[in-house]
Amino acid sequence: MSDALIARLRQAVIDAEPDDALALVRELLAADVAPTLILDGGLAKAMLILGEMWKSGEVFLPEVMAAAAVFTICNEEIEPVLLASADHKVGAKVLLATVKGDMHDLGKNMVAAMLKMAGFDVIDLGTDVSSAAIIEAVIRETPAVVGLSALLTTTMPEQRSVINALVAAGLRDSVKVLVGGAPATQEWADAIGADAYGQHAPDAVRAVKELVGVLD
Ligand code: B12
Repeated sequence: MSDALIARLRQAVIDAEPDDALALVRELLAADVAPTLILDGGLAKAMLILGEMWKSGEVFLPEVMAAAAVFTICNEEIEPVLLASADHKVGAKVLLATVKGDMHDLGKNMVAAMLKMAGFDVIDLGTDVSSAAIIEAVIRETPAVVGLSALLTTTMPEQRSVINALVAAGLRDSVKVLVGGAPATQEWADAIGADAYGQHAPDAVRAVKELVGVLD
């Protein structure tokens, strides 16, 4: 039953039908379907399919924007349920940002929600964040890890710029850097001197746990 509901949820996101999508999310949550499954198999997969449709010219920017808004509404509905099952506090702070020039935040928000669920304190600086703003936040918040999201090949180099700025500010040894976003890879992370790479939100959680030494 839940597979059929998740397939309908994907379609409602692709069609940018907020009422239908929200009703399906509520139905799935009421049926005790794992929030992470709704996020991954429903919302994230819908955006992946839509990305392919966009690439092939089947949909255009306004449709993608409308679907992204539905994603956000659904994510906001799921997050409290996800947090209700949160692990005990780990006591480590993670600073998250989508790098300068990049407005994509759906994936970063998923990473944020899953890190919170895993017991981390998350400070989300939002999108289009300059390396100067990240450095200021690192000084102010002293996080254990900085997570950088980039969805565009043109903004990926900003992940390197942030690392260079951390080095220049003498902060590189005080914070671990995790990079992610669809175009990022382990090779990219190694090339720019990041400490870790995460392909999906659960990988991000695993990587942060490893970086702060609380991997179970
Ligand atoms: C939704 C979307 C948009 C929305 C964004 C809405 C929003 N609030 O985020 C809108 C419509 C605004 C948009 C705009 C643009 N977009 Co866009 N977008 C997408 C789309 C379809 C889906 C992205 C998404 O949200 N996926 C769902 C989430 C859940 O997945 P995710 O982001 O990949 O995140 C997961 C992982 O990557 C990872 N992750 C993410 N962040 C982090 C961070 C860390 C630290 C870690 C460890 C892991 C991690 O975990 C997440 C969960 O598993 C993609 C297609 C695609 N296949 O990615 C194109 C795509 C990324 N966009 C693209 C383009 C070109 C653009 C525009 C330039 C279009 C334009 N002409 O204006 C603009 C750029 C705006 C800007 N300056 O940023 C291209 C990029 C091509 C490239 N090679 O660079 C893509 C690939 C589409 C395509 N096939 O051409 N976009």
